[in-house]
Amino acid sequence: MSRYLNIAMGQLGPVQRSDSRRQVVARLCDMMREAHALGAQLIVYPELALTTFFPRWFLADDADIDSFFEREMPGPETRPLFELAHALGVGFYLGYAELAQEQGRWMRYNTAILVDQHAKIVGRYRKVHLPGHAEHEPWRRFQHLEKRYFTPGSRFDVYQAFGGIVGMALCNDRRWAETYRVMGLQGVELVMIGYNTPVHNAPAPQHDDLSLFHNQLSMQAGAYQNGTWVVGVAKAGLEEGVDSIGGSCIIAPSGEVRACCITKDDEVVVARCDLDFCAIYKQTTFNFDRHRRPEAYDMIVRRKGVALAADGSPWHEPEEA
Ligand code: CDT
Repeated sequence: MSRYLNIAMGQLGPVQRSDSRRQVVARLCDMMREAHALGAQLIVYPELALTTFFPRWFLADDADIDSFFEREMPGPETRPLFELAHALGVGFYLGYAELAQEQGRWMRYNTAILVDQHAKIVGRYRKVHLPGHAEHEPWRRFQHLEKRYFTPGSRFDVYQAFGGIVGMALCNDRRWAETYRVMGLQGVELVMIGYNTPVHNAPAPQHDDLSLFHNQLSMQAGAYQNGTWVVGVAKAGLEEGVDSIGGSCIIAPSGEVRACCITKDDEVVVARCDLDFCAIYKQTTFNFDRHRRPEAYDMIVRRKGVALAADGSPWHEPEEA
């Protein structure tokens, strides 16, 4: 049996601070039209797709910060994307900065939504792993202040949509095995991930040459170890003087690269993905019910970081007397 889904990557080139929402949405619409012409039923856009990647700046003024956030979705500037999705019957994943009112307080999240072929929002994900720092660190060439501007999310939900079981993550989440496994345990068949990854990583510049390799490595491992399709889509190129990787790709449940973008600009690439291709991995090597040993994994949820004894040796639970 086959359950084919034609998935488009809608990779974005740079978005500068002076670019308006209307201009960016027009670019997203152009890519959706191209994806539709190529037979796509779903298009995946990047993280924080509507604006420049503002966490690279220390902003002290709340009004400045809020200017990068959406108070409603769709709002007046994003509605054309929803209208086009409805007209073409193309669903989409979109990353954006969300201002949400909760119990009388405004909260800021790094969010992705899943919109179905009827332009209805069917899923919402708030980024769990927020990288970077919370205070201004002037020694860096540029800041990465996600821990300052966003509240972390707390769930990796999956949704019945597009003929399968689908889930979402955002950028740094893709580096963590837990992201995929929590969704894998819910039977996920497609994980969509938008990202903004500067080539330069200030705390570990020796990894700069490996940034594309680590990007693909993480998504290939997550796909294979959970028998799922993974679609990772970049906002790429030179944005406000900061170079970010491209390398958007669609990974099959085998861990093989099914398709990838080759520019650092707006680029649409479509691949025909059989969601039934997940089953062979889920039923054999990664038949969780049969082979997993959760009783040996309790440390994963009990412990946050590495625990070492005072002399630097590994720390062991005291033996029961
Ligand atoms: N947006 C985001 O999460 N970016 C981080 C940058 C890490 S520093 C290179 C990422 O993990 O890609």
